[in-house]
Amino acid sequence: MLNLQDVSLLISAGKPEQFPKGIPQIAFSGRSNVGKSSLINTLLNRKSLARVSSAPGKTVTVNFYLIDKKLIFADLPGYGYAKRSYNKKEDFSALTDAYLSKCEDIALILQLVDLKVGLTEYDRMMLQWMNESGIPFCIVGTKADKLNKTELQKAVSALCSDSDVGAAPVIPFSSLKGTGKDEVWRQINNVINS
Ligand SMILES: Nc1nc2c(ncn2[C@@H]2O[C@H](COP(=O)(O)OP(=O)(O)O)[C@@H](O)[C@H]2O)c(=O)[nH]1
Ligand SMILES: [Mg+2]
Repeated sequence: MLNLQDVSLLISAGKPEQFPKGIPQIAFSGRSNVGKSSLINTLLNRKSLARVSSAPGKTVTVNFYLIDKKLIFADLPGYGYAKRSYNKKEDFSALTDAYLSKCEDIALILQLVDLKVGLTEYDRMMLQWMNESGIPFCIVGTKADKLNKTELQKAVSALCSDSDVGAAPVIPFSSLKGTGKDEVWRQINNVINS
């Protein structure tokens, strides 16, 4: 069992040289505003450890949270924010690429997808990369509380039957209601205990 009282921001890394090594990492990926910070806060029972921003995508960093000195959550820069300048977009790709291609400690990638929006072009690029990398990944469908039961079923089955998703687990999640929190932790525990 991880001690969730012992959690801190290890480093907000703007350069690959700053990425931590030697501890298993769970990477959180998704477009700006998809609910990444909210997922991290919910998993760690915190209100505002990871900043929940209304003006997304200002600085390009990977934020590393150290949990009980045994596990790291890596919050990747959000992508696809329309107002981000061209240069910043490049920074985003370079830093994310460096992390995904060089970090040897990634145990699992959580790919967040807004259930109301579905897969974007960039989500698909990420999924194709993950499929090729062989790193285990899960889809976390965010903001489940915004959909009614029928819409939710439809959104989840569209993801489950998508060829870019393949056999990856799809977990509906709501930070507002706590839906899916236990299932996300189950997936994380699966990879770190195996
Ligand atoms: N209704 C609802 N809103 C959410 C949920 N998760 C996040 N949000 C909202 O979506 C916005 C972006 O959330 P944030 O966690 O900062 O997304 P990030 O940019 O991916 O880190 C904020 O206004 C959040 O309050 C959720 O599960 N349900
Ligand atoms: Mg965020």
